[in-house]
Amino acid sequence: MNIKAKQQIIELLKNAESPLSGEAISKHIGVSRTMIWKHIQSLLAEGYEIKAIKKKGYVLHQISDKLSEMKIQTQLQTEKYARQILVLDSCGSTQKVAGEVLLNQSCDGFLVISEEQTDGKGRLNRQWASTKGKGLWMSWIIKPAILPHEAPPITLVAALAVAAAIEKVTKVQVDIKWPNDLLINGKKVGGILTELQSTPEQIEAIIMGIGLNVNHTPNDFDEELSQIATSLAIVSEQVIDRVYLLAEIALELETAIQRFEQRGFQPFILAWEKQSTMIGKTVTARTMRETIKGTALGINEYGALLVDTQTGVKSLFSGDVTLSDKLEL
Ligand code: BT5
Repeated sequence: MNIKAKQQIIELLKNAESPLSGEAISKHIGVSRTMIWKHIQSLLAEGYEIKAIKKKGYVLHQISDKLSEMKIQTQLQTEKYARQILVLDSCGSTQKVAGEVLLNQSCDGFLVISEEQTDGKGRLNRQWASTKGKGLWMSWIIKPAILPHEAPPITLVAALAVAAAIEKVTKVQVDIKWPNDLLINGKKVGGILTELQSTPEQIEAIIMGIGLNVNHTPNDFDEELSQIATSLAIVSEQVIDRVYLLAEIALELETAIQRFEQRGFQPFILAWEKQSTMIGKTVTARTMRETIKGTALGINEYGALLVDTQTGVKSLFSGDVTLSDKLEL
C-alpha cells in the first residue's frame, strides 16, 4: 500500500483542529475517497487510534507505538540498511525468519523485526526473553566484503554502534561487555547474536541478531531476569520512541560496518576499550575448554579479549566473562 499517502493522512489528522472528512482528505492528497478509506483501515491495523465521527469525519486519538514499515521508512537516514524490511507481529525467532529470507533473496541490510518472539535465542541456544511490544527484536542480513577469518570482531563493531545510538537517544551511558552484551548500571539491556553463513573462501551472509529491552517496566521481567536485566525506559525514566531508536541504530550500524569493511577492526579498538568498564578489572572468563581468572587488558585486532593470568597473557575468542565479584549475566 502507498506509504506516502498514509503518512500524509497521519500528518493531516495530527494537525487538524476538528474532524476531517474523507472528502477533505481526498482533496488534500489527491487520491480517491475509496483509497482514503482503505488507507484508514490499514492505519487502524497498524494500531493508530482513528475514530470516525458520524457526518463529521476522522479524528486521530492516539499515535500508535506499533512498529510498521511506514513508520520505519519515514525515519531512516540510511542508504541500504533497513530499506528492505519485514515487520512481524510475532515469530519464533527473527534469526530463523532472516535465514528463510536469505534462501529467496540475498540483500545486504535487510531487516527482520518482530513485536514479539516466542522462541528468542541467545548464544549457545540460551533463551532470549522478548516481551511483546516492549523491545527491539531484530535480525539484520549483512553481506560484508570481508574474508571469513576477518568476521569475528563484527559483533564488537555492532555493539559499539548500538551503544552509540542508545546514548544519542536516551543520553544514558552504555557499558559494553565482551563479547556481545550491552549493560547499563551493571544490568543487561541488550545482547547481540552473530551467525555466519560462510564457505572457507567467502562469507555468504551474516545474520546479526540484536535484542534490546526498550520500554519494559520492572514487572515485564520475570523474577530471575529482573535481577540481571533492565530496560532503556527504566534507566532513562522515559518512554522511548522505538522507531526513532531503530533509525539511529540502522544509521550507526551501516556507518560502522562500512568502516569495518574498509579499514578492519583496528580503528575501533580504542573506542571499544573506552566503552567497556571491564578493562583493567579482575575478571573470570569461561570458555568451552576452561575457566580462567585474571586482569582484562584490552582487545586485539581480531576482537579477542586479552586476559593477564598467572601463567601469562591469554587471548579469548569466545566465552562469557564476568567481573570476579559480580553476579553472572
Ligand atoms: C545474547 O545471548 O545476549 C544474544 C541475544 C540476542 C537476541 C536477539 S533478539 C533478535 C534475534 N533473534 C533471536 O532469536 N535472537 C536475537 P547470550 O549472551 O547468550 O545471553 C543470553 C542470556 O541473557 C540468557 O541466558 C539470560 O540470562 C539473559 N537474558 C535473556 N533474555 C534477556 C533479556 N530480554 N534481557 C536481558 N537479559 C536476558
